[in-house]
Amino acid sequence: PVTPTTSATSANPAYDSAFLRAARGESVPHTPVWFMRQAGRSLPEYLKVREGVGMLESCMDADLITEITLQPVRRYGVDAAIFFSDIVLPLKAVGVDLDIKPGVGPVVASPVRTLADVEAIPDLTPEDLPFITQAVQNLVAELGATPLIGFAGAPFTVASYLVEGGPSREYAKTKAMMFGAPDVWDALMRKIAQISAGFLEVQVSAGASAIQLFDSWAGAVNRADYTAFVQPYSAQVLAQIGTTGVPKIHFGVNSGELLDLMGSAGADVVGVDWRVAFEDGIKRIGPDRAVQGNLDNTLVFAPDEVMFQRAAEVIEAGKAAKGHIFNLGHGVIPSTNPDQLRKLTDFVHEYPRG
Ligand code: 1CP
Repeated sequence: PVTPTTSATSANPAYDSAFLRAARGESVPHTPVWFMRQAGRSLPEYLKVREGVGMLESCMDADLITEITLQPVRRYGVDAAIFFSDIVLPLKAVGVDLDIKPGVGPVVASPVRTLADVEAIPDLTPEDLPFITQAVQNLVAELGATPLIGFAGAPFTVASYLVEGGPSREYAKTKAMMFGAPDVWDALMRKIAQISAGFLEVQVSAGASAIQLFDSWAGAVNRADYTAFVQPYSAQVLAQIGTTGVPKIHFGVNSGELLDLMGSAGADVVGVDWRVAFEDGIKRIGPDRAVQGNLDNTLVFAPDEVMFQRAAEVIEAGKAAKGHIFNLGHGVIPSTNPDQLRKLTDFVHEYPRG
C-alpha cells in the first residue's frame, strides 16, 4: 500500500487547479471541464501517431502514451489530462492472453469460467508496469499545473470482458457466474480488485493527481445485486487507493439507479450519465460528494446554440452540488468534430459563476 503522496498535498503544482478544487468541493474560478475519451479516434493527430501501431502496443510505449495524453490538452485547453491506456492493460501486463481489436474492443483468448481459471491469473506487481511509471513521470513534468487523472476498470466491468471473452450486450455469462457460482465470482472479483488497485497505485505513486474508477457496465445489475456482488469489490479498490489521499471519481453508464451506492463505495466524485436529469442525480448522490457530468455526448452534432443551451443547463444544475466537474455523459463519439469540443470547453470556461 502507498502512503499519502505529494500529489494529494499543496506541494503538487496542480493542487489549486479548478479540477482538483471542484473534486474537493472548494470554490472555483470557472467550472472545470474534461471529456471522457478526449484522446482517441476523434483527433486527426491521434490517428496519425497510431498509424501502423496496435492499440495495446501504443499503451505499452511511454513516449506514445505521453504524446497521446497531451494531444487533447493542447487542442482544447481542458482542465485535466486523462492517462492514455485501457482498462484491460494491467491484465495484459500480468500475462492474460488478450488483444484490443480495432472496431471491437478487448478480446480475451481463453475466457475465465472456473476457479482454476481465476487462480491462473497472476497478481500484479509494480515491476509489471515500468512504461506506466515512465509515462506518468513524463506527463506530470510536462503538464505542470494541469492535473493528470489516472484510471482503472472496476471489477465488474473488467470481469465482463474476462468472462464473456469480449464486449457484450447482456452480460449473460458474467451474471450467470455471479448468480450461480458465487465462490468463483468472489475469487475473480478479488483478483481484479488487486490488479486494478495496483494499476492505480502505480499511476498515483508516479504523480497522478486524481483517479477515475470506470464501472462502465455496472448498470446491468439491480441495487440488491450491486450491493451484494459488485460494490464490495469496488469499495476494496477505492479504499486501497484512498490511503494516497488523491480524489477518487467513480463512473458507470446507465447507473442512475445506483448513484448513491456508487458514492458510498468510497468515491469523492460520482459521474452521472446523460440519461439522468442532472438535478436528480445530484440529489441521489447527496451533499457529501462532488459530481461529474453529464451533457449528452451527441449534442456535439446539434447546432451550436442547442449544444450551448444544454451545456448551460448542466452548469446551472451543477451549482447545487458540493462540487461540479463538467463532462459528457459518456465518452467522446469517434465521429465528433474536435472543433465542437473546443467551442464547448471555451463555453464552460467563460460561463459566469455568479
Ligand atoms: O484503436 C483504438 O483507437 C481503439 C479504441 C480505444 C481507445 C482509444 C479502446 C478500445 N480503448 C481506448 C483508450 C481508452 N480506454 C481510454 C483512454 C483515455 C481517454 O479517455 O482519452 C480509456 C479511459 C479507456 C477505458 C475503457 N476501455 C473503458 C471504460 C470507459 C468507457 O468508455 O466506458 C472501457 C469499457 C474499455 C474497453 C474498451 N476498450 C476499447 C473499446 C472500444 C472498449 C469498449 C468495448 C465495449 O463496447 O465493450
